[in-house]
Amino acid sequence: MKSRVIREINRIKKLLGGESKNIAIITHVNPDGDAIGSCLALGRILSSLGHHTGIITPNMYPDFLKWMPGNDQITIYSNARKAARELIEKADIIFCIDFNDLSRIKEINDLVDKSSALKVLIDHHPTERYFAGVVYCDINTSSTAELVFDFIQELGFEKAIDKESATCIFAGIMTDTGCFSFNSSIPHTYRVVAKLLEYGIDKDRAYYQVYDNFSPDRMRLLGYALNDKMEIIQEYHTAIISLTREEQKRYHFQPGDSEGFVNYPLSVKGIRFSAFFIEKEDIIKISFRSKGSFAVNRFAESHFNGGGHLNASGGEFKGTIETALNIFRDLLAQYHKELTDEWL
Ligand SMILES: [Mn+2]
Repeated sequence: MKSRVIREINRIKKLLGGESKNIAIITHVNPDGDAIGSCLALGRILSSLGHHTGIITPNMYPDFLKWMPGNDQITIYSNARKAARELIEKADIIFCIDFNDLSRIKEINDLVDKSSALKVLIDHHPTERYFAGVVYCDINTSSTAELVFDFIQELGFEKAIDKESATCIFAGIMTDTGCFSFNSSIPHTYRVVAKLLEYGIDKDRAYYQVYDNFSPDRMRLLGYALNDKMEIIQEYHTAIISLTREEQKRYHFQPGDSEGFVNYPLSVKGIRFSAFFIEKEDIIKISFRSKGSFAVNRFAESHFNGGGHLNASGGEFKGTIETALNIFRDLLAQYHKELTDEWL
């Protein structure tokens, strides 16, 4: 598989197969299901091999990700700076999970950069260069969680996987593919899922925990967003939803409450590009989704200081939400051809 970049794998195999090491496992800011699932699985597997492992996230993540086995052992940097710093400072090995640019770990960046620990990158995002010594990356893989499984298998540690770590890997694959609706057309993903099922994971429970775990306020906010705020621009097969701070307050907004909102307009017939704008304290956060070949990572990079995958990306804007929306609407004409080409 050409898209897979593997470097220095024997070096890490030797280290992990040898005497006990101090290992820090770090993932990106605003961790998603893939980030948390990958870290928890890797942490548990490495601990069972006799290593001392600590997992660090730059900040808090939504409640619907807190059910995964081992969740209470995650150190959240923004809540526990000292503990997180100690884990990084004493680490012999630092795993960087589900990101490839140190700016994605915000304030932890410096600590990781300064550390002389061996850095191991496991990720599936596109990049021009890899900062770590050991690399296990593939941009065509569904998720980092799937790569964690392959990595462990390739190292020969498959016996260290148990039901709990398999559950975390499954949660990562499930969330990063929108329950196998995108980024999931390669047969290998399903071979991995088949093996995970053999560990006895409860697939249905994993689904309920993530997708049927919302507060009444969040459901009402979704109703409001779809009913009152969704804008359909037929001409460009595009839909927009936006939420101001005032609107979020009205529905007692909690972190993670707008997770997945950007996906709903893609269910409207003919819509192939969806954008979701949410006003944060000092910035407008934007999510993009598409169906087919329209590259939302390039769109986010070019106009909204962001990036991501072909069909799922994000960006941000400094200024008012109205300005962001106007800029977005004005940009669509430039993409008229790509947005209206026959494809279904
Ligand atoms: Mn991911």
